Amino acid sequence: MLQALIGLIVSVVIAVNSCEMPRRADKAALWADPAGDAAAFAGMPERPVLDIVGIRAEGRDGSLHLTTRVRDGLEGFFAYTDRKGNKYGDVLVEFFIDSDNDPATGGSPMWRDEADRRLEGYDYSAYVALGFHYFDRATGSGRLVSGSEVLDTSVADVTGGLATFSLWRVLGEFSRQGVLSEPGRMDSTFEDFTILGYDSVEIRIPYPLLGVKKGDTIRLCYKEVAQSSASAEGISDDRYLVLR
Ligand SMILES: [Ca+2]
Ligand SMILES: [Ca+2]
Repeated sequence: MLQALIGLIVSVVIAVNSCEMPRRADKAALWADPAGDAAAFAGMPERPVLDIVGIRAEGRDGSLHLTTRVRDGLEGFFAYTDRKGNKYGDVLVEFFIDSDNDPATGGSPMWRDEADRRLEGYDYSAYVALGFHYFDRATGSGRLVSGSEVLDTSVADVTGGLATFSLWRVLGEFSRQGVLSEPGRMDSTFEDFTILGYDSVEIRIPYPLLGVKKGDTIRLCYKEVAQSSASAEGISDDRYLVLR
């Protein structure tokens, strides 16, 4: 009887939670992403895919913190080398940020379905990418690659995995401007803004780069890139976040 009562109470709590107003702004935004929805690479069924299972967004201490968690950890991704000796970087996730919470400013993702007017008004997008530190034998120098790049291990010695991100200002449909473009190519300072965990990547975007401040409300969504890079597949629902 007691167990049945507890079960009933749990059911009621779950029901109440699932009825939350979707437009409510929270201090932290959480998305549970389905496992198993990331597509294998064409012709490379053994190559690990980056299957997102959770996203957390929080504005605190002067920065927007975006944490992406993947299924099965990142170890297999970084360890994978194909038969030709190539290693592969990849884009993990793209975030869309409506920094002024105004659908009339900014733009939309390029692959927006004409029928989906929801994807309007984003002012920034941020790509989170994974790659490698390596030692280039030809030049005798340390370098790094990230994103959709191939590293030939016959000419380079991999020294570690890394995460980077780039930030873009959305000016309108098909138009954008780099705010922090390709940080992986510049120097190692991006590492102050990324935390690479066992199964997660956290990036930190300082408020001034987004033109926001403490107390502002922003709107966010993300795209799980492993689903498809050229369509609206994998784009999440919107959440509203109060910056602290
Ligand atoms: Ca997923
Ligand atoms: Ca906007």
